[in-house]
Amino acid sequence: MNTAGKLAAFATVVAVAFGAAAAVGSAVGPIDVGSDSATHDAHGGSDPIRAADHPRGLAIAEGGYRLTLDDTVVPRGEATAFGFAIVDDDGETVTAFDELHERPLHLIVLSRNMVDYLHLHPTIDSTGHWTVEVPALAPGSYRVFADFQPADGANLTLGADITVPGEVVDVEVPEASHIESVDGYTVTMNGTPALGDSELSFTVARDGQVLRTDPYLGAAGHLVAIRGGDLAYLHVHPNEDDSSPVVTFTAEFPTAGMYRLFFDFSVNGTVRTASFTVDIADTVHADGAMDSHQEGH
Ligand SMILES: [Cu+2]
Repeated sequence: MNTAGKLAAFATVVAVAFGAAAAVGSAVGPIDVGSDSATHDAHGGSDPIRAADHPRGLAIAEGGYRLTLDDTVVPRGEATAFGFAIVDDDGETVTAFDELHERPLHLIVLSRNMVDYLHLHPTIDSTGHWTVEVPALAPGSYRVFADFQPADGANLTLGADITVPGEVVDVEVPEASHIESVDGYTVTMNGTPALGDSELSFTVARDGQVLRTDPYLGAAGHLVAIRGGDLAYLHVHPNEDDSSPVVTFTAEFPTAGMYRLFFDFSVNGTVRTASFTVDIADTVHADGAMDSHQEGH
């Protein structure tokens, strides 16, 4: 386990919030952690929406801000200019954002089957309208996550669904694994994901040689964790500086079940994503015994 002192300030907030939620969740089963006022009190904030009080990406509006999409249907089989805006409670389009991991807004597009993942950085015009080119998508339903921080506001992740018309081909989520390959790179996830606070590290290798990745978004890699079933979004962050060839994150898994982890890394200026399926066991008792099924590793 890692100590709070090793974490960045943001990660500490995440740890506190999800740590509290996970402790309650494991005691009484699934709950609506979003309405659990104790998690707000846990870090002393009076702001109704703090950075990571609850799983994010489940609502199109919260904390006084709303995600508005130009279109909720995206044509199949061709790259498309995708447009949207963030609107506040007064109906005003937000034009000023604070940078978060070197960008004013991160847009994640994830297929409902949790297989196809895009991490994009849209550009904003003077009116507050954002656009980004989305590559050709296969038919199906997708969740769009906008991760941003209005100037002097709290970090929010709003979610909305879009559809790409056409016949949907069933794609199975890959089996849980600690090793994945992408474009000839072998990415290994070390550590055992478990309820609550889990330290996970990643190494990238090519031809058996572990590589030092390029700095990307202010770190040596970027990790997004999404929960199966509702696509709740857990934005996790590296623990260490960008000089290490081993990228270590603290991920907080608020509940048991399946998650997908998307590890973005950059080598020679090209960003790639390694995707992992993770199964979190139901309960860990005080004596350390597992209550139910657990992956055999
Ligand atoms: Cu980003």
